[in-house]
Amino acid sequence: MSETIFSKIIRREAPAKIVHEDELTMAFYDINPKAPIHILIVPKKPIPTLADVTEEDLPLISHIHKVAQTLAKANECEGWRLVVNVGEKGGQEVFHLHYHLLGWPKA
Ligand code: D5M
Repeated sequence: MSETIFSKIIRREAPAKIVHEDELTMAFYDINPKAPIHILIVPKKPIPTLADVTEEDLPLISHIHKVAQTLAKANECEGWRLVVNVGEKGGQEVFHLHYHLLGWPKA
């Protein structure tokens, strides 16, 4: 897999507004927000797309969902979406797996 901007952010070699980090993931604000809250949740493991996830990655995927739930709650989202674009035809631009957390806070 070739190097992406997200690998550089994970290594803190590129700037990002980081909102969460643990041993498996990093989460930061999307530079081109599509909702009032738009956070990207990225595994540190450089998996290119959701189509490349294997059985051994399933605990990681489960963990990402837990991080999404925690961040949605921390940002007081009344409603939220968790979106993954897969492949160029699926709208994926950065080929390092990432989940878009799109949130709408309480009015
Ligand atoms: O989504 C890729 C997303 O990544 C897109 O919404 C812009 C965002 N992006 C790209 N570069 C950066 C940096 N440097 N910081 C924060 N967000 C970034 P995709 O699902 O691949 O289309």
